[in-house]
Amino acid sequence: RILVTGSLGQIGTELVSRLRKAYGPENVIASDIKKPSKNHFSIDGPFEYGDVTNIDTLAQLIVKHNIDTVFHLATVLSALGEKMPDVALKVNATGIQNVLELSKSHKFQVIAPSTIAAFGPQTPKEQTPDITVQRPTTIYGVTKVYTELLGEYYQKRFGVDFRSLRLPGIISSEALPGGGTTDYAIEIFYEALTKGQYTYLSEVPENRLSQRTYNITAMSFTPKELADSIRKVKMPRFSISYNPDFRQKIADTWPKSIDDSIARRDWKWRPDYALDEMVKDMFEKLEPKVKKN
Ligand code: VAH
Repeated sequence: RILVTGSLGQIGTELVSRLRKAYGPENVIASDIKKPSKNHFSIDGPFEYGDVTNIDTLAQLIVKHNIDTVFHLATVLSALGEKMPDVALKVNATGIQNVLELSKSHKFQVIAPSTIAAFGPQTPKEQTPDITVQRPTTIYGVTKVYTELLGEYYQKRFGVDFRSLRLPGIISSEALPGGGTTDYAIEIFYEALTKGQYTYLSEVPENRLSQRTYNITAMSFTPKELADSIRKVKMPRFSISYNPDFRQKIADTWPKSIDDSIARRDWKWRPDYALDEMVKDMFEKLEPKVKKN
């Protein structure tokens, strides 16, 4: 049985449907602090209130549903975190702390995403390796370094099966963006339409993991390159204007390219999408939705 915290977010919305397809809808418990809408998951299944800052409600969910894997996705992202650092600190740091503490006694696997925001201005910018300088300057980044290190500590010290991927910006056609720096890369498709693979890291046998936190990367683009691809794939006349805000300064502190060779070697990570395929897929999924609304 799997518990997904923060299941109504950008990753959760798609991951829950994928997990339900793979393991059976009744075996995947989605949780969040908000109510789901009918568009959230493409496959119905159990949903529970779950506040990751409250260890007792979390413990109840784990015991009630006999959980053996937790995908801990509840988090406050980078841009929103800078607007309310106190809330980000509480949700992100207390959340992982509670999950790991419970995994010690209740024995379950913990998958918690990390991010390229766990790097900082002193990190090498090109082909950033897994092990490198990590001195982030956002509260989100600080709490994600904490997540990585605390997870690795619980793994070594208590044998908790903790695994983490450093994700770059996520682009999803299922959920609206939620307070990160790369929200624009999703918003651009809605604008274009209205105006003009999950890798199961959780299933890799433990003896193939040479480490617990892995860099991964698929594609890297600038807003201009994204607009060029929209023109090429779908809308030759699409126009774009640039109005960078405080999120650009945050993104400037992160690497430009990521070395994910260890993930490729250890558990055969390969991205399925490059820029044009992603753009094509986003239009295919979003066009019917936008037309319906
Ligand atoms: C954020 N999209 O900005 C995320 C991410 C690109 C880094 O973790 O919060």
